[in-house]
Amino acid sequence: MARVTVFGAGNVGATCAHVLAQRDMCDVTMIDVVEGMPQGKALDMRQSGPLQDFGVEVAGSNDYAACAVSDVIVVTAGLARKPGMDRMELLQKNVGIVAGISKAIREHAPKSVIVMVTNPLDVMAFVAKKVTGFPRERVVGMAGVLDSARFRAFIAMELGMSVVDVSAMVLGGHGDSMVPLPRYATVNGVPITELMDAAAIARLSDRTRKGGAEIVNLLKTGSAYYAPGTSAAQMCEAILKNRRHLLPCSVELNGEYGLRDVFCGVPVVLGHGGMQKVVELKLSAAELAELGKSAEGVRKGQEEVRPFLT
Ligand code: NAI
Ligand code: 2OP
Repeated sequence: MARVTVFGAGNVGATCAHVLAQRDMCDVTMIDVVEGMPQGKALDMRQSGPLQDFGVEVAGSNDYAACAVSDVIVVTAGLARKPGMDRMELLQKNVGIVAGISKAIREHAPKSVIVMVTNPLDVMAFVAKKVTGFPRERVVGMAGVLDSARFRAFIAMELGMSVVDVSAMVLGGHGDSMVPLPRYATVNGVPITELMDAAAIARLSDRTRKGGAEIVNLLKTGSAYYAPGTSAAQMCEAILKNRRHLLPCSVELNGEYGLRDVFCGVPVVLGHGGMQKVVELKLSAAELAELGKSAEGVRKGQEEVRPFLT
């Protein structure tokens, strides 16, 4: 049985672990610094197995070494956004946590694929890649799957149509400069440009860019977790089952889209081994400029954390 380890058994980590368990496709280990908490949540999830028809093993630990023998490692450990707090403000706090976890992954699970979730997500993926020394294929960041799901939900809500039929893609870094691509959004193959006017599309794109903050402002004590946890689980499933889904993920670019040595959300084929291929869409000059601007924000964050990594 494959195994996924989730670092951080808080809101996002526990949701991800529970979704994975419910899909009955891998054993799951949650690791957290809070004594007893990952163990308690693991026991609770196992007790939902008889009711939800799953029998995989779910375990909790406070020992980083428990990530050994994992195929995929999801990193959600760290601080979450509070109202009025920018993702970049989390940077200083979360870099030490993610670097420590990355060292443990390098030591105990050197063949795993890392799915980075901790914010600021693109910069933390850079930290994990630098510290582990893993090839770029094995360090992928989760944000585009979530941002695209938000865009899909908003489109379905606006049109009063099934969200299952809506397909959409959001690229760029996970921040206010992310790049929704409405011309690639469809409802059962019908472009949304045929179904709503430009003003509505602009409104939904803007709501998507601010989708995380909208929930932070409502919750007041933390940030979103149902859709983020499920998005990370979706990526684990694509990797474990070699589903080769075309998904927007944050990966280190190597000249694609005219960008190099920077993590940025782009469409990739996700399957065994992690990122199998970066797919280069023919973006318009304006879309390319937006993507470049978004990536430059991430590059700035990468330069800020670089001194902490030597
Ligand atoms: P949370 O506060 O509920 O959970 C974080 C957990 O990390 C806590 O249980 C805490 O004890 C644990 N932790 C802290 N330091 C640790 C360490 N050194 N080792 C192991 N565990 C440690 O926060 P939540 O809501 O689960 O968010 C987690 C992270 O995910 C945040 O940075 C948040 O901003 C980010 N996030 C990213 C999203 C994305 O799209 N990439 C979406 C939603 C959240
Ligand atoms: C989100 O987008 C806060 O990054 C987190 O919900």
